[in-house]
Amino acid sequence: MRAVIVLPTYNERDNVEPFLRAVRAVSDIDVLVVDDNSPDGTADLVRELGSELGGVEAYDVVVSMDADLSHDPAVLPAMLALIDEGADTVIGSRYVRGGGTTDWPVRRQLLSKWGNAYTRRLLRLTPHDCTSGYRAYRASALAAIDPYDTSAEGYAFLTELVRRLTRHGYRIVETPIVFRDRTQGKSKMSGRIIAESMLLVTKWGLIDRLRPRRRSPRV
Ligand SMILES: Nc1nc2c(ncn2[C@@H]2O[C@H](COP(=O)(O)OP(=O)(O)OP(=O)(O)O)[C@@H](O)[C@H]2O)c(=O)[nH]1
Ligand SMILES: [Mg+2]
Repeated sequence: MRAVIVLPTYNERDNVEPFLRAVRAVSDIDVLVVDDNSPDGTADLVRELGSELGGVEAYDVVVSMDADLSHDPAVLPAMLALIDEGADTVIGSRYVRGGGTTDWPVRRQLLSKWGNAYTRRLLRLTPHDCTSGYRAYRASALAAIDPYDTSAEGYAFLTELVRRLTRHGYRIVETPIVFRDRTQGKSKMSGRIIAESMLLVTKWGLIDRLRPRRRSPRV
């Protein structure tokens, strides 16, 4: 089973080296860094550490993680094992037994918890954490759900992917993670992203209720 971590980075110079070393300490998984021309030189540093990055060919599993050390690489082997046992997607979940967040201000905790409860109920999804970005996908499942056709611009795409995977009948399981707040670098979370998420989830919930399902739904 060949697996790749897709790691988006924007100004993660202080995080990316400890991140890559922590990954290598637990797994020989490849890492594909998708840097957005970070002005702080993240890409140059990654190139220096480049001998640790593999080429991109036919992977069976795609893992997404944040570079800011919020997602503990130590959980990787458990996530890959669940895929191996038949899951199509594994979500590193803060809202199952054993999961949680540390260091978050109460406001952020409530927003995330409330947002997830709202999303889960309105869209009738089974995962307790639909907004976690720490995930492993079976590559075939990801390819089948038309991932390029997402309507969300912000983090709502995470919920959108769960919704599509669910509709296609893919098996999504959760494994607990303890999310640590970043200690280096700046958060890119914004009011706009939060507003977009709430609007889109509400829109999808209404569509599901008002529009009769076609026999073979295009989702
Ligand atoms: N390539 C790319 N990566 C980005 C961009 N914005 C954020 N990232 C990266 O995406 C990952 C997740 O985004 P974060 O910025 O960590 O989310 P956050 O703003 O830290 O929010 P919290 O950590 O939840 O406070 C991190 O690894 C970021 O470096 C972007 O515009 N382009
Ligand atoms: Mg983050």
